[in-house]
Amino acid sequence: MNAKQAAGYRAAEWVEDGMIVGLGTGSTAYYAIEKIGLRVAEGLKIKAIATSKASEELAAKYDIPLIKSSEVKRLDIAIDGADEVDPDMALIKGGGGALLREKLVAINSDRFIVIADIGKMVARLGQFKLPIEIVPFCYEWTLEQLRNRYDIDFAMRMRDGGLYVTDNGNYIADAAFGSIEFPAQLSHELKMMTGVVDHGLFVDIAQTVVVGYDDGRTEVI
Ligand code: ABF
Repeated sequence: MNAKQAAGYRAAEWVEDGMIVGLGTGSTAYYAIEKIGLRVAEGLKIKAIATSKASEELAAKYDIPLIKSSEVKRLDIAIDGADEVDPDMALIKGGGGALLREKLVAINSDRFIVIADIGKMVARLGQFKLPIEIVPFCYEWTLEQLRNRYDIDFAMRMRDGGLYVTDNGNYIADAAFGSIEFPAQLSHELKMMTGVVDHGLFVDIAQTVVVGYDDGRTEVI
């Protein structure tokens, strides 16, 4: 069992009969969905909301019943990966392009569990470029706002050269801020910028982190 599978399978154990479950996106979340699917096949009764079209397809493959947000007010638990996790459980997410749906699911869950291989654990966020979801309309002006505000001219790129479109029809700019000393402050500032839909900083959202190791061990933080 590899580190991602170990973390995903461990987190899936917290899913109980009757729960409404948020299904994450990415190669680590893949294993959580797989394990949940195997448990559904053994009789686990849950309903789920997926954070991307890719995870919707994976859930359908395992016959995990999917519902719409109009059918429930909150989720009991959400399980998702991350690109970086710092000691305060602040995260960078969005490498998979699903940050907006992931954040909506995470903040509307009673328990948000992050699953990550040990390589994702960092002393401070920022080595991984921060994904920023921006609206296509006048996106060049939004990029200019960001460049002028943060002096990141040469360290910000439109994903896939501007060809990448999220499940929500928006673009993603990946910005290298370098070491992020105050994630909460940067998170707020970015959200205030017109044209920015959201970004990959998840601050004060995660309650539990399951760290997976290559020998199959897991550590719950
Ligand atoms: C997703 O999982 C994204 O937010 C994040 O980028 C990704 C982590 O990638 P992986 O689990 O494939 O390493 O939730």
